[in-house]
Amino acid sequence: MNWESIDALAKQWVKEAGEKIRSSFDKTLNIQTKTNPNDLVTNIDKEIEQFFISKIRGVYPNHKIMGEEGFGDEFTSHEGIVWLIDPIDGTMNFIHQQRNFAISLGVYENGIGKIGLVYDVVHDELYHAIRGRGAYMNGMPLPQLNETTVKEAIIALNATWVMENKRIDHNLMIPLARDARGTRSYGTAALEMVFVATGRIDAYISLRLAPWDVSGGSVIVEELGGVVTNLRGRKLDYLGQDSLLVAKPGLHQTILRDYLKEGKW
Ligand code: 2AM
Ligand code: CA
Ligand code: CA
Ligand code: CA
Repeated sequence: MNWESIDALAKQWVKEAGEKIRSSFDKTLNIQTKTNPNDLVTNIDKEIEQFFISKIRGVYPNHKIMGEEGFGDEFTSHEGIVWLIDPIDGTMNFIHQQRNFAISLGVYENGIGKIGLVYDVVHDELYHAIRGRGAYMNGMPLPQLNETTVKEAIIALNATWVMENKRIDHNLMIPLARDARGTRSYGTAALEMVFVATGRIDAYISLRLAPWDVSGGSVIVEELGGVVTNLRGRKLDYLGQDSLLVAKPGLHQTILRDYLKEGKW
């Protein structure tokens, strides 16, 4: 498989999509709700997903496509080459703030991430990696990640996970939030993952994400020595929803072992 040529096309399409999103800022958005009143989607999310799908189908009719807004294929396995697309990651931010959102794209072969692209549209920052060939921001190589301690770490997580919730014993999360140097919440999983890749933050935790949220960021952060698992320390399968812990190498192990009580729930 010629990953370089797929990567070159993907980059071109992501930039084009970014331009479309930027030029939507002065138009009226059509906003709809999905599973609940805070689960939002706009006409732009849908248009951008359809843009990618028509580009991919035009060049790679045999590749499969998994997209958040449902214009792609149905999935029971990750056999073959699969594109995972989140046309706008951080839709709520896109609507309310016109910043803090990204396009996320992953290309996987038999479940293994080969290409990851995350485009911070507003800052024109394109993060990208091809497995085994380094990770880059706007073409500049990113350095490997150093180890750090919880005490010196900035950890991104949503406040709801530290409150009583259905997905995790919040008593595990409170000491982590307390011991960390600081916590942050950006509301865009794809950008939070690349913030780990660039060292702007040290770890990111979520209790519920979908494959398209994490597929691009995983390739980028793993390429730099970062570790990506769910909160039980297991590999993600990129088929259904899962929790996520992405962190610098030593920090990942410390959080799993000392805070999340790996293996005990
Ligand atoms: P989205 O904007 O593409 O929907 C917000 O904290 C992060 O979680 C964003 O990356 C957001 O992606 C994602 N997210 C929002 N609602 C979600 C849901 N119902 N299931 C999984 N991920 C979700
Ligand atoms: Ca969404
Ligand atoms: Ca998303
Ligand atoms: Ca989205």
